[in-house]
Amino acid sequence: MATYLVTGAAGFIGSWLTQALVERGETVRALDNFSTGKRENLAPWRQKIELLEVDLRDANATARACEGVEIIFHEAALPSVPLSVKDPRTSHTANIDGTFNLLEGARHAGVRRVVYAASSSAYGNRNPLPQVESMLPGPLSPYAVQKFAGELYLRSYWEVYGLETVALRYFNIFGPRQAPDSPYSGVMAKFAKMMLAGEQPTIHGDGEQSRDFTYIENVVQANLKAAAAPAEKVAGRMFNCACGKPYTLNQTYKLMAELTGYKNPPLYGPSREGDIKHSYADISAARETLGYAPKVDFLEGLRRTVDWYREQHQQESRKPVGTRV
Ligand code: UD2
Repeated sequence: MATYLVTGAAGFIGSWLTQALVERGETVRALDNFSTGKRENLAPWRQKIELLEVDLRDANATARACEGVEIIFHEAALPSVPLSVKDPRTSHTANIDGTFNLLEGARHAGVRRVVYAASSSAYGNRNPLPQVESMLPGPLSPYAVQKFAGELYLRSYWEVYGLETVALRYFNIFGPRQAPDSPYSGVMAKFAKMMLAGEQPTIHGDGEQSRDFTYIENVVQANLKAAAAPAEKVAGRMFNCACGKPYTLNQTYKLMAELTGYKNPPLYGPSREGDIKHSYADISAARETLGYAPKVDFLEGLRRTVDWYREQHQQESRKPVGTRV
């Protein structure tokens, strides 16, 4: 049986991938440094996985974590455009050094394939829309540069060392388990939690920026397909991973307010530095080459997401005052 290594396994996307692999009966090594990942995200599968507390900035520990592994899903990263604008060095070391150490570890351990969480931010404000893989990249923020650098490194490791690599450019992934609590949280998690708590969210800019928000289950599917696809079709390549339909933030806000029962309009604040105006993917390459087909559309994903945060909110409200987070 293949041995999979999932980096960032206690995070949002990593924990979903770990779950999917465990449910398929695969042997999984889960790695996280728990800087943003949460042990509770892995709790239901804890007895079925090997869990390593490793920081990818530690090259030796990372190399050891790669031993005996056939396929790696590399989800570990410090995400967030604004975090990278505020503190580029920390996100640089986590995202670039971490990815480099992992590739080195993978190469020396004879890992067959690395599937990498790339980011739609690599396109920047490139037009025309939808954004297609053949477009010139135009990363704006340090985070976008870091994620794009990872893609280049992957491609080089395929070309030079024959390590099979596949990069999936994620377009604003959302769903249950996405952390809502930090100032750097993704907008969907943040807004869902705030609206359910009766707090007024802020939209940065005029709210007419758009995103190709993609529900997590589609991302899991894309990863499993990227891991299984024949090397001659996918190695060294990058694919958009999205739903293929953009929504503005104003539209998203309205839909989420309806689902949560939140009545107030948003506050509008200044635009964020490094923010992209429109992000919208052409997903035909993933469809044709990987056989990827998004199964959960935006609206269904939004419903499932709000249901999950509502459940979390209710559980939290039932806790005695003083023990709530
Ligand atoms: C980028 C990438 C995404 C992923 C992510 C990781 C793009 C288009 N997308 O997401 O694929 O790599 O980084 O972090 O680059 N916003 C508000 N109010 C808030 C929070 C956010 O208005 O309280 C806005 C924000 O200004 C942006 C949109 O919501 O226009 C989405 O923000 P986000 O932080 O959820 O994700 P984004 O687009 O930076």
